[in-house]
Amino acid sequence: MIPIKSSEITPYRLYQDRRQFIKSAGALALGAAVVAACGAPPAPAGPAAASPDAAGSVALADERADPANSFEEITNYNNFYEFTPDKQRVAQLARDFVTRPWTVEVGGLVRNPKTFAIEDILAGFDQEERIYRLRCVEGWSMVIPWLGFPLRQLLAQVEPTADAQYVRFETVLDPEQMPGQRSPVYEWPYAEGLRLDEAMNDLTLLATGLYGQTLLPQNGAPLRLVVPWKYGFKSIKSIVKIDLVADQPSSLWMIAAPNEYGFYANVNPDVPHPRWSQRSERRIGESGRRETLPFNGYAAEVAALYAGMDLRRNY
Ligand SMILES: Nc1nc2c(c(=O)[nH]1)N[C@H]1C(S)=C(S)[C@@H](COP(=O)(O)O)O[C@H]1N2
Ligand SMILES: [Mo]
Repeated sequence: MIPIKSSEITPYRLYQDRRQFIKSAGALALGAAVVAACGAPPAPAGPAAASPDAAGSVALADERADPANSFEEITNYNNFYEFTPDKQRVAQLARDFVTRPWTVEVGGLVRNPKTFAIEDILAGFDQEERIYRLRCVEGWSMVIPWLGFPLRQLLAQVEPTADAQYVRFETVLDPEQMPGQRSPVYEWPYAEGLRLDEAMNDLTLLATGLYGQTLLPQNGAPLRLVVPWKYGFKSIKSIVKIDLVADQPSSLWMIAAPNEYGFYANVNPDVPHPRWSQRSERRIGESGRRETLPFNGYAAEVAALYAGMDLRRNY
């Protein structure tokens, strides 16, 4: 674990300047040294070296010109119920979470089931930077520069069969390391699901890092899903199992409170949570509130997935 002093936070602009410098210097090793000098861990050679240009290109289509949250904000205000429901204590409780060895078993309705060691995932898929907004169903949001690769690249390797309609994800079950999993309140392990076409959308990412560095435990190390047009709870952390299935899977939150959390969970300002409005959100680090956008601002990319569907019923 790397203690980050508040004097050492990385605003996104500084990070960007640094990336620019790294690019022009043409030396990733030097880049890692520069990052390390700022109090953050050096990026591992694997993912960073895989795709230096992608890491430097910040003008991505999904960046809506909002500045990114700082590294400190993103790594100290987390939802990860396996550790604690207290967002400001997750980082500390997850500090020593061991993520090696780690495997991800991908199977179900596929022609080519495969168990990936995390090292193979890091080396086998080009890691690119994606700056996405994350909107929690609780009404707060952040902008996060993820490092990762589209889920569809991994799914292509296992070759889903024609019967596969949905993808089910599972977090590691490890109550020894995750004190929250000793609580009987929720049905562990955490599970989530996507429709296959949602999973295949280019925006749907498997993240291995953020701010150019390997993911810290609190953000879902070593591998987590990021689905930017859905409420944050769909973006399941610390994945060990991915199954292609025929029927719509259930999720931890659907089981815990079916009247509050549905399968789709698309960000939708028109559909209030039973206990609060979803019209606006508080961006972490800001004092006022921002308007919440349909599909979290990604409607152009994903609205067609839901053509003809009643999004009030399919919440
Ligand atoms: N396994 C697991 N994944 C999870 C959660 C969780 O409690 N356990 N919380 C979700 C919620 S509610 C949100 S808002 C995001 C938060 O991601 P972050 O802490 O990296 O910002 O993770 C999601 N993924
Ligand atoms: Mo959330």
